[in-house]
Amino acid sequence: MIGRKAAGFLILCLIFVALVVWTRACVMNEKVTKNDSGYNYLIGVSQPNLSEPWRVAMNEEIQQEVSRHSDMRVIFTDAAQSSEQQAKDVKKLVGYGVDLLIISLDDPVALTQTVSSVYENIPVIVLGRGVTGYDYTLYVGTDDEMIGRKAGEFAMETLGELGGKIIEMQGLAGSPTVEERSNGFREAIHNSKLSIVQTMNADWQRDLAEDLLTDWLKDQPEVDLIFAHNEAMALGAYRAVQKLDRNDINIIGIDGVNSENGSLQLVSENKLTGTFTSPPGGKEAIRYAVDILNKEKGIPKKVILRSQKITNQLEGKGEPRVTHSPAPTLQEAQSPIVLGFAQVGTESGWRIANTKSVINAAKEAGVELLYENAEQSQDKQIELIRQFINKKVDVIAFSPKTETGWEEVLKEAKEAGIPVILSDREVNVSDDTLWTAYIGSDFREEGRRAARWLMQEAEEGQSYQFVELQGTAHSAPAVGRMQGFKEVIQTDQNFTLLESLQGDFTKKKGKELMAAALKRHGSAINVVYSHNDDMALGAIEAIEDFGLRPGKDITIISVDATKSALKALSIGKLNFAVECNALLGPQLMKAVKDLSEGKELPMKIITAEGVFTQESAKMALASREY
Ligand code: GYE
Repeated sequence: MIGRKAAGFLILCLIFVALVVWTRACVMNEKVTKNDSGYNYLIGVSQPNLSEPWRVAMNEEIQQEVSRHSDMRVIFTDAAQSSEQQAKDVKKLVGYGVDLLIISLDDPVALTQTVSSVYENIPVIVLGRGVTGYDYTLYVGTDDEMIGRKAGEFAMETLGELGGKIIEMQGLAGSPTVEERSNGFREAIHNSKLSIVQTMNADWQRDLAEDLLTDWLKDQPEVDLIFAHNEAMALGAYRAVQKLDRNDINIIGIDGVNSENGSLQLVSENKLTGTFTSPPGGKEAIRYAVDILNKEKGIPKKVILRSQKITNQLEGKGEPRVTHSPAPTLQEAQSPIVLGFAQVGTESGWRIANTKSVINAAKEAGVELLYENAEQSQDKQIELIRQFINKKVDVIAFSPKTETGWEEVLKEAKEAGIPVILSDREVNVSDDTLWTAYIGSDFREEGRRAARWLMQEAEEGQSYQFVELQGTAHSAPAVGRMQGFKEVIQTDQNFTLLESLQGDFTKKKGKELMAAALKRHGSAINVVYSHNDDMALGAIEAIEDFGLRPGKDITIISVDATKSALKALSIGKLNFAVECNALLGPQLMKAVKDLSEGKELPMKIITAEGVFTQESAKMALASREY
């Protein structure tokens, strides 16, 4: 006779086996259901809440774009403003077997880890408000620092010479979006007569904003303007000033959603002084999701959408005034499409690879390329652009030698209705609709990555004196790499800058400058931070001529990560290289083709890039394309 215990154990085993069989059947059934229902891709969308009009618009865009793909389905979740619930929602979506996760989040501190772990198994698109770090496939959103800066400039314009007192109503503390919008705003009003007298966090929520302001404004007679980081809080601010009969206070918001209680309506009803659109990005997220699921090459790391200023200076027909007309798109493309490309020069190995990539990609895409080289002359580049305008090309692309000096010629291109794509370097102009899109890197992040590596490798208590070799003066990569590096390295007292020298991205200049610096400082130099490989390779030769060992006596960090840098890494003469992707040709041609098909381009397409140590360089060297 089987004892009672054994019988109990047997029953437990039978239950367990039944459970396993049932679960497999469900999963199989689910998979079977998926395939049988005639669709291949299931997209999961996780929202922190749907109380903001901006988020409702985001989901509507996603649903609309998904409905254009018969083989795609989408599941939405709403965490009702609970980060804990949102983490559970994400796990549930993964459990359903979604092929790709789209997540928009308010609380990166609570959710970055969740996103990172999902990203290990399936593609993740972060939408709108970001996570910290880069553990995701693609970010689609806005340039929040730029929006903050524009809002600060608008606040100065609104309050005029007398200036005034400002309340800043921020979203959820700790969010990169909040930090960037606030930094941009404060940078813009710095040294002006505007002062922020109170900063509040209303966690992106309308009612909390209303309550906080109602409470604080009661005893504060002198407030001239409220800057709210989103339209829900701007509406809350409006309700508070309305309640307290303080309609003299200007309110600037962000989001610009065209819906019930969205900021477009609030502006046209003169409840907001102005707003900055923050396009939800749902359409773009699904378009890139399709490319990611189809394993297309050249998926960017970030897609930045254009923000427009909308003010209550109403047009004749009473509509809110959009300050700048849109950037040109391509109306009637010729066949084949004609692209005029004004390359900046041949100064570096990176540039040679970039030129080859553009020429080859144009051939492959069937685009007629009018390629010209400006040999490092801005005047020549301007002349080339004018020639392209006179030839009535369909699209113009160029790599601007420096950030400034382009207003006039870009106005001429816009007046001629010719879209301009900035390739690998950005410009600094008053009206960013003078150019249609930017395709390239995040140079500040490249500089941060160089500094972060240095600091993590630094020996305890050791002091470091470094020389910086800058790229072309006032060029976007030199400006960005300097700012990003400085932003991080200045947090560590053990690092002291000896000299920052302008090397113009060439090997010859890098060698000359390093030789001169060694004459002045000798072995006091123990780190070199070079803005590109060519200058780093020149510095290596100068260090050897001086009798020191590059990579050992002096630690050398470079940006670009071309093949010659990986060779130097693999033999220990270079210590670290931050990648800057030169192969922009395919993305440039995709943008040109999208324009020819009437598609709107994102404002910025930021390429995916990595870093190389001496070890990883040895593995990558054989297959390195450039
Ligand atoms: O780093 C350098 C080239 O504009 C990003 O220009 C590019 C830079 C690159 O000369 O090698």
